[in-house]
Amino acid sequence: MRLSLRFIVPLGIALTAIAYAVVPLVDRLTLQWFVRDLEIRSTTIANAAQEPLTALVREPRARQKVLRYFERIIQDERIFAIGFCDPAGKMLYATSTFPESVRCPQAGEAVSQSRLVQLERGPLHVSVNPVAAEGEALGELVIVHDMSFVQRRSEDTKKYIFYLFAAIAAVVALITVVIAEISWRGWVAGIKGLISGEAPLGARDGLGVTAPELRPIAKDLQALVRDLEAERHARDESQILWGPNVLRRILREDLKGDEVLIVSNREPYIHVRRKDNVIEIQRPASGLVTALEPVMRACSGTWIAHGGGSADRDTVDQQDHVMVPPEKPSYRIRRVWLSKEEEQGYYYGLANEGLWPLCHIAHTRPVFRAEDWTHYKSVNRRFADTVVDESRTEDPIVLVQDYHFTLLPRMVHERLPQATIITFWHIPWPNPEAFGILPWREEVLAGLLGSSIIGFHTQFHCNNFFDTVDRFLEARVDRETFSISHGGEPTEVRRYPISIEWPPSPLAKLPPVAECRTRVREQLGLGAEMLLGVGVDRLDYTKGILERFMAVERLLDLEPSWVGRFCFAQLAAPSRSSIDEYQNLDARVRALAERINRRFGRPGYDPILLRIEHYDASRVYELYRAADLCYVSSLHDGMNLVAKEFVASRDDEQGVLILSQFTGAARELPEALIVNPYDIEQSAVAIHVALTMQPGERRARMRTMRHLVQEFNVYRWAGRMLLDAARMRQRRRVMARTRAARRESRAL
Ligand code: ADQ
Repeated sequence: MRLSLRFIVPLGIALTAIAYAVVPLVDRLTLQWFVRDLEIRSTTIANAAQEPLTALVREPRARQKVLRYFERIIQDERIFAIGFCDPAGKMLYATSTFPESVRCPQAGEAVSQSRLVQLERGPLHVSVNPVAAEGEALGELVIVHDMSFVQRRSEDTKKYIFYLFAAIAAVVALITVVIAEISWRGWVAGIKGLISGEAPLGARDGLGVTAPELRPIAKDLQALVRDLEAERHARDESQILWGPNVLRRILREDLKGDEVLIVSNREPYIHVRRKDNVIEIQRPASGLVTALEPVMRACSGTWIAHGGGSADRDTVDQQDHVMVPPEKPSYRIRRVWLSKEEEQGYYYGLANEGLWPLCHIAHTRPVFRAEDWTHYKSVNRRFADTVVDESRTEDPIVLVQDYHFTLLPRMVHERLPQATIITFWHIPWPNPEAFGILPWREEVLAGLLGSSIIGFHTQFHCNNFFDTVDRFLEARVDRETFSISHGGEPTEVRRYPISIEWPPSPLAKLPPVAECRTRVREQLGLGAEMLLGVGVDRLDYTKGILERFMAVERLLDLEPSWVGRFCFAQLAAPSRSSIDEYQNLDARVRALAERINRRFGRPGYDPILLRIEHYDASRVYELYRAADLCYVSSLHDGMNLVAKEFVASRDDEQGVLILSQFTGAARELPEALIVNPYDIEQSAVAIHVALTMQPGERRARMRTMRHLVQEFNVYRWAGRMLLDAARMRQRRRVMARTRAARRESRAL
């Protein structure tokens, strides 16, 4: 409306001004026309009256006859009066209506043929016409016309002109407003299209802007939009809080809703039949599951995993699918069934007795058996077939998880060459010397290089991978572009440090820290003043649980004042318990805890509280919140999510993290107390420092770590992989188009 007024008001003013100027002009013109009319009329009357008047004037007693003649003439409504003057300028005959103020022209006086006379009753037109006979001048015939009709018509003209201009104004305003409105909408739509990038690329001008008026600004606007978008993307990367919505947006906008499949050994939900025959759902204690579950919730894809739960077969449909999470199903698991022998050979054997210790270098010898390798290959083949079976498109995005599936990427690539395969390696990658003892090293490396992208937690692991490929394969390793070309197929090698969801969902159900402290101390039978350290791990020799206990023992040795005032709660989820090495570890961990407790314990006080069991996530978080310190003492760990979970759980900005320098997490969280877990003295001192650290110092360290974990959360981890996949797919499409264009031009 305001826009319309902007057009209408000046238009109205301009038209009023024109009307104001035009009315007197028109008035004058019409007056002239009327005067001319009256002159012609007067001349006509005078000419017509010439003869009769000559005759009448010459007759004796002509006066009455002339006057009657004049009276007849003035019966015409416009002729007001008529008179006859002799050549000397004397009025001889005049009608009674003849105005006194109109005189005869005097002898010798220059007379204008006609003039206007303004009387009180209105304007009169006076026309003086000579009357002559046979060359002799008889006098002048003065014809007076009433001009009041001119005034009336002038009033009418003014009125019509006003109406005319008003009508013109209305029509022009209407047309202007309609055109302005249509143009405005067109421009707005055009500019919106430019801003949103929806304006199609025009074939001719390359700008795609249909409104020609917008073309001059289109280039500038598009450049501006591009700059803003680049800035926004940079901000997305660095500042915007990554969450499920950002992931969904990437899937929708960058990947256009492409199909996503995850392949992992461990399933995110396990159905277990209890002794009382009730089916229970368990969430496994696994960093991988912790990281990928929120991603899958956001993607609604398919997760292919080994169905290892005792009630897994009873809960799937005919296609071996089950929808999860149980409380709000949003994606599906496709379960793959393995025989006992297969599981033994592929999972416990090659993966966990071979590759796991091979990559961790935690001084546990890897075991390589030929039959394990055979099972490993056939299970990889089974999972690869399942990926092909599950994919509804020819080019899905396949996220392959971990060292259980080193051969699968190539197998999938051979069957689905258009698929984008991202393999993420959750554990460390060792140096070439360490890796070189694997009897099937070339097959494993070649299998992995079937991936489009291979991801590691740290650059150090990426570099080890480059060195290993360089050493054992005929491949072109390009450390500048972080890519490897093997058999003409490129694979990018990237660093994607894994993380946890932010905010962690278990926190939503938990009370404030003070209440968690009280509750946990009650559960563990501890006094309110007892300082508490926690360790949360799968029971695995790489986690340094023995070294951790030794550090606690050394602390109590060095600072006996802590006896009775500090205890350490270790939560250890049973893991891979059919492997000898893990059974040994279980026994050694229990024995060491007992020994330390015997040494320093008293009635009602055990310095080590060992719980070898699986807790649900909210209890784990409750324990973190109740603790004064958390000690992560891994001897080697790809990342270690416990460290990040502890940080995320402490919204009170208290608690101290002691972190092994051999974890990937140590590179991201230098504000933790970083220790070498093999150095028992140093670790004991670190526990003492943590217990005596001032609240301000604790807050400063925790706050910085919390910012990092919040910003670099699991959505960002997954999002960056998906964005790289999108970039790669886009590049592939462009190259395919370029190749097609080249082929076409050659054919021409
Ligand atoms: P993991 O070796 O399993 O993961 P980690 O990263 O520490 O190790 O994750 C363990 C997960 O299990 C955590 O979420 C923790 O809360 C949970 N957990 C541990 N003990 C538990 C218990 N008793 N009860 C319940 N939950 C328990 C591998 C690599 C890591 C890498 C992850 C992710 O070894 O280096 O960080 O994958 O890539």
